[in-house]
Amino acid sequence: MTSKLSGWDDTIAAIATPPGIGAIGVLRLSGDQSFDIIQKLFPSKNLKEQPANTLHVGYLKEGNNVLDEVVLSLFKKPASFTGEDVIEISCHGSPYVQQQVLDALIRNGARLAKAGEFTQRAFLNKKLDLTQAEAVGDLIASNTKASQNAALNNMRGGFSNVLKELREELIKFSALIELELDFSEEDVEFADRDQFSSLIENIEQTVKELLESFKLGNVIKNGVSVAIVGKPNAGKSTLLNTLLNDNRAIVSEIAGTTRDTIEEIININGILFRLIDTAGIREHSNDVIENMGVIKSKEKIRQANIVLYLFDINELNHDELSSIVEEVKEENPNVLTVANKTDTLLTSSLSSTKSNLNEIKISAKENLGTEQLKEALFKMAVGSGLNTENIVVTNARHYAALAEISKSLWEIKTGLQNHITGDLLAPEIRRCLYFLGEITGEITNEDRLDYIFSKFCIGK
Ligand SMILES: Nc1nc2c(ncn2[C@@H]2O[C@H](COP(=O)(O)OP(=O)(O)OP(=O)(O)O)[C@@H](O)[C@H]2O)c(=O)[nH]1
Ligand SMILES: [Mg+2]
Repeated sequence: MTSKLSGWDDTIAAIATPPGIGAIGVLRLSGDQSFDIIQKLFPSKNLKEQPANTLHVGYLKEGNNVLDEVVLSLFKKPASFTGEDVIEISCHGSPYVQQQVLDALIRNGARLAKAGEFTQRAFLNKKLDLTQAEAVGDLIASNTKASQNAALNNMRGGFSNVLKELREELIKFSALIELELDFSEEDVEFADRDQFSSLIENIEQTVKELLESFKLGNVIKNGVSVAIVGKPNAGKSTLLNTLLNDNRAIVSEIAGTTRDTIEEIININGILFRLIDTAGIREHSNDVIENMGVIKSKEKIRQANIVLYLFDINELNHDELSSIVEEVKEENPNVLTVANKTDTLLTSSLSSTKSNLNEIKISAKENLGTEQLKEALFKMAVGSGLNTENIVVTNARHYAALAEISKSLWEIKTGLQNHITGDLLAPEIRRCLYFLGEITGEITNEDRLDYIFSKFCIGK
């Protein structure tokens, strides 16, 4: 395959393992010159004569200068990650040694790879489509079981297969409609309008589900922020510590203990929740620093995905509570109300403290009710269950393109209902096909590709 992409013909090299000292460090070399370049540095064997997918131990030398004892893994095109000749060099994990090896590769004809360039070449050689290539990046960045699963599913092509199927069916109809345009004088209809309508409805349904899955995708990829807010002394910092199982925040009986916000991450059923402990909100304090903390708390209420409003059950005054919760909801509708310090109440009075806010009752200090609280947080963020076997859209670029597809589908559908002619349908169908193809990379341009891959790390 030839490509207009600059530097496509050259051989690229990079350190593939993260910076710092490790047991081993891996460098990658990919391109037509890979074997020639490595041969200059590895005199003990004729590497071109070796079979693909084999390992070779020996010294890397530049002239008389011994660089390291290494293991080479040989991959021959097209059966490699990039689709080119690839050599992976496992050397000792000193950053200095790795840099020496990299410099030697470059002196002998390789070029330093740009960020994501190995994966970009894999895409250009059709080893992966664009969503799969992006999933490689997501997998590297994954930090929970859920984000790992979602990335693996996309890498295996689940999402792109669905889109490709839709696109192919649409192309069939598009071809018939374009054909009608050639016969426009004769007023013929090759494309059955009823069949076309039901196809559009099917596609619309799938696209709708994919768009809806993005809410979950976002949660999986970026986690959920939870601002813990409430009056001073409600027990917010105690709750943070209990959920973390750590004495992270200072707790005291003095109202106004927490001044600055404290953020920590917990994992609930595979989703990361970023808990934000805030300064207790009271209307009037003479303490300037405390007031600054309060302003920050209000800001956190607006920014958070979920607001956990915590109150002391002993201070339960239904009217006041309802009005505070209403106020918080004006800033952020996702509020979970939680009553704390249930350990201080007798069981009999606990069951009688009913409000219409469906609050969860806990004791942060005694760690009671916190499992229910975690479940409620999870449910609020994810819904009833987390099924990462389904296709989940986690990528904002895909979401934006799906939204455009959805618009076009709506135009086509209403067009069909109004019996508009093929020449008016055709441009909208083309637009829809364009965005479908853009997601998987069947339609793309060089700048956009460079942008997508530049977000990868070097060596990937
Ligand atoms: N009995 C009982 N006391 C609690 C509970 N949770 C917190 N407390 C006590 O309530 C007091 C205040 O707790 P903090 O966690 O500092 O309260 P806060 O909401 O962070 O307060 P500020 O940072 O001042 O806004 C401390 O003395 C805690 O030990 C609880 O579940 N039961
Ligand atoms: Mg506090």
